[in-house]
Amino acid sequence: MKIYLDGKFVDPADAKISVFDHGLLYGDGVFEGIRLYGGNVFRLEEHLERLEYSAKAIMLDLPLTRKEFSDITCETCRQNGLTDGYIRLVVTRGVGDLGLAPWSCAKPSVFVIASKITLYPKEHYDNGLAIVTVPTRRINPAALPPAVKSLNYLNNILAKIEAKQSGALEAIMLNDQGFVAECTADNIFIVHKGELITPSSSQGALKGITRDTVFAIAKELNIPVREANMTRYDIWTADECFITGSAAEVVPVVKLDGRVIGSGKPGHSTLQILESFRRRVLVEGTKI
Ligand code: PXG
Repeated sequence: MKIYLDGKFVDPADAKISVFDHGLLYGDGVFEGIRLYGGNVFRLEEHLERLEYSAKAIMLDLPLTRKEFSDITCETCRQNGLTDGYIRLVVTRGVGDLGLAPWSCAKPSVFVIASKITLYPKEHYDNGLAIVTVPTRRINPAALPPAVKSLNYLNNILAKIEAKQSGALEAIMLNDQGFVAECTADNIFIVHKGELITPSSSQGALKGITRDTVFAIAKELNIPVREANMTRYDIWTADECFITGSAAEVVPVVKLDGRVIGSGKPGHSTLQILESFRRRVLVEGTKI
């Protein structure tokens, strides 16, 4: 395995970041989780654009151009002989003094890991997932915009722990107004009376690339889509539910907080979207 780290490809044992890197000390940095399917990087430009926006929001000057990020991403996949997998592209604030001040960090560090990821066992893609709402709220946009894909995931990690303590693999996080924001690393959709509904990004959801892909698929399938405020009640009483993410892909959800959703099996529209997603990822993307 070869890791890209600041201009070089190194063995995992040599892929080291300083204990003085503010990415580690303060979670100060940004990242993307990207998928590789059949030798094509899925929606690479969209991921790199989001990385640029995340960096801009935290006033981190990216040390590479869009083209350079694209090249190192593809090259890391090639170096590892991968045609299918998961790519983690990370930019840290870099090495600095102790103390928050990011201006003490001379130069951001960039690394790329190309590997594999499995978030949920296969049976859940076939039979659906049971999830719970957790007490930890999604961070208020006035504190840290949830649209920033930063290295600080403690908010989501606490929710993940709470899900596990309730015996579930995934959690719904509400925003500070009590509306559904998203899951710990996935966006959420419901199908109700033939309409596809998802919380808007202003409700605390990341502008997911998979979410955006589902919008495109729904258009193709003539399923109307609406971004709206969503409550737990809307999910309990929905006909169908599913979650989306680069790592998770599209996962049917059949239970929330002990209430069975719809028929209790992955719904018709969900399966249509899932099938279309699986076809699309094989033909779309940037060839490595
Ligand atoms: N919300 C949050 C908070 C996320 O972190 C999504 C939604 C879905 O967005 P995308 O663009 O992926 O459709 C994410 C994405 C991991 C991992 O290592 C996490 C994500 C993506 C890839 C890998 O757990 N989160």
